Amino acid sequence: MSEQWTIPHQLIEALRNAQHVTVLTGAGISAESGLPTFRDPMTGLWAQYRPEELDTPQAFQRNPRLVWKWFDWRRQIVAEAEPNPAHYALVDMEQRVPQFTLLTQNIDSLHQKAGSSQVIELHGNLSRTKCNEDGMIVDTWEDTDDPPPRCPRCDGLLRPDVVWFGERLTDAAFDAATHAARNCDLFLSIGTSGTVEPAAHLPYRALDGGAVVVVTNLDVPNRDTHPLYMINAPAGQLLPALVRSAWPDSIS
Ligand code: BV8
Repeated sequence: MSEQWTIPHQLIEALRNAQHVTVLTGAGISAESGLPTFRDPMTGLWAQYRPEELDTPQAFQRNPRLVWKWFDWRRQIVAEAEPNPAHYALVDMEQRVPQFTLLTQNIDSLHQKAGSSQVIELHGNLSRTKCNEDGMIVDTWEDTDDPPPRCPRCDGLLRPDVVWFGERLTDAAFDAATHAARNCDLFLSIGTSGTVEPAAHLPYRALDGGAVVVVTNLDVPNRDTHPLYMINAPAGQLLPALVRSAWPDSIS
């Protein structure tokens, strides 16, 4: 549960004066859009599984139908989800900061749906499907009663275009993320438990680069030990408040 929280004044100044802000988001920023996080117990049919058991090439090898149906279920709940005030506050922030880099571990497209223009997706996107053989993106395929569907080019199995545990992030995404962490003035880690590498290391890269770093989720204790701040608060309340404090004319 979130505790009582306040926004340290130094943080508001750091945001108002920042030349380059880098943001890293996790499942927690989509929680107020109704999407379960990885730490929430899974529901219904999926209650018997842990994400790590379904989110690997080995799981897909073992039971491609189960993994495909899990991602199909997630596609359906994501399709019904709408961005929340946290997503929109980041769209506002992007327009006010000279340089803004948005990194997400999420695969739900909610940042794009809210209007964020450049989103670096570290772990891919649920809305894209690729051939498991050659990794090429596939836009259309023949429906089947025995999923996963097959690649129209090589008849290989189709899978979501996401990074599973044990798979590499693309060099392009991770190099861009590392550069943005090392070269920003302010790094905001929002709604992530910071348990999955190599994304979890990005806040430390930012501290190495001399940035002010804010970690905010519902697990951390409140701390303002400059340059590392921790705020235990729901993103849908904290981010609009932070943007309004830095730019009082904001509509966030
Ligand atoms: C790789 C896509 C190497 C799929 C995901 C050291 C270095 C490198 C790798 C490793 C390493 N140690 C271990 C590894 C392996 C592994 C790993 O990190 N394992 C963990 C479990 C220990 N890493 C990998 O496998 C990565 N690949 O390193 O490859 C390699 C090298 C050479 C050759 C081959 C391979 C790939 C990892 C990517 C996996 N895919 N997602 C999908 O979505 O299904 S990871 C997935 O879980 C997310 O994307 C995210 O990254 C991660 C954790 O999720 P969070 O977003 O943090 O969500 P979580 O539920 O954990 O927490 C929610 C938070 O929100 C909480 O803090 C909560 O308090 C907060 N919250 C809730 N409500 C709110 C809120 N906050 C604010 N407001 C609210 N309302």
